[in-house]
Amino acid sequence: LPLFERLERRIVDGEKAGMEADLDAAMAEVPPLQIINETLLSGMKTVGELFGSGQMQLPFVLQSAETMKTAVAYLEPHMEATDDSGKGRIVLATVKGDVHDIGKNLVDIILSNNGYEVVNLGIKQPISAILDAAVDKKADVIGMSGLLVKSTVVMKENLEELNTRGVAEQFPVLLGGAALTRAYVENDLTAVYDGEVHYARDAFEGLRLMDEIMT
Ligand code: B1M
Repeated sequence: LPLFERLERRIVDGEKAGMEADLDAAMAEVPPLQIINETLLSGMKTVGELFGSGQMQLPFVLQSAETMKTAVAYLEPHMEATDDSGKGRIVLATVKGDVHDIGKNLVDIILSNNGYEVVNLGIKQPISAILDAAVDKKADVIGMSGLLVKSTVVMKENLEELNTRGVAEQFPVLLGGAALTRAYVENDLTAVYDGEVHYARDAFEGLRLMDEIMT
């Protein structure tokens, strides 16, 4: 297979052996972010489709996810980054009950490389932990990620909890993850939350929205 198709195939097959050489060769042609966006994510999309249609079993999805993570970790040091981290601070977490973190960690990378300080709490985070960290670290924004349909409900409950705790006006919220839709966030969730709530389709929209929130 040609280089970029081979790389994409590696994600689908969960085939790490020899991947670094392919990533080096790819970086000689295009920037690392483009490799992630156009090649690796396309492989993850296929994985999702195969799993969703019952053609791929969970342990193989996990292998693909690990291959994706290894590839992103290998590319990250080669990405362009600004020096300062003074544009603002975001607490970022995958919500309670949800283990998906590849997208959240991409958001972390993109924001960290573009002047934001990211406090990444990891996966399965209850709102109490997210809020404690946001207060403790004096965050400007709370970011929540979730890929399961049930996570969209958890996010709604989380916003209600922030209202109850009286911190909605203090914390604009940025939401993302494959199960969310713009309509759900901008209609349903905006109606629920007493503060600002924003939907990011991908990590780059997340960055744009952070820039908007912080100005
Ligand atoms: Co899971 N899984 N999974 N899974 N998995 C999905 C989400 C699913 C859609 C697959 C499918 O059925 N087609 C499905 C959910 C269905 C539903 O809810 N209706 C599903 C399921 C069912 C499950 C389990 C329940 C399976 C089981 O156990 N029977 C289980 C759930 C466990 C749990 O969470 N409690 C499970 C487990 C797993 C693995 C552990 C094997 C693995 C995750 C490994 C990991 O993350 N460390 C996994 C994977 C890899 C997937 C798919 C195939 C790929 C997800 C991914 O990494 N995509 C996924 C299929 C899919 O998404 N279509 C699937 C790439 C990633 C970059 O995209 O995270 O969407 P994404 O991030 C994007 C944007 O959404 C956005 O930016 C990123 C791109 O720039 N974004 C943000 C994300 N967060 C953001 C936050 C922001 C801003 C933007 O601001 C705060």
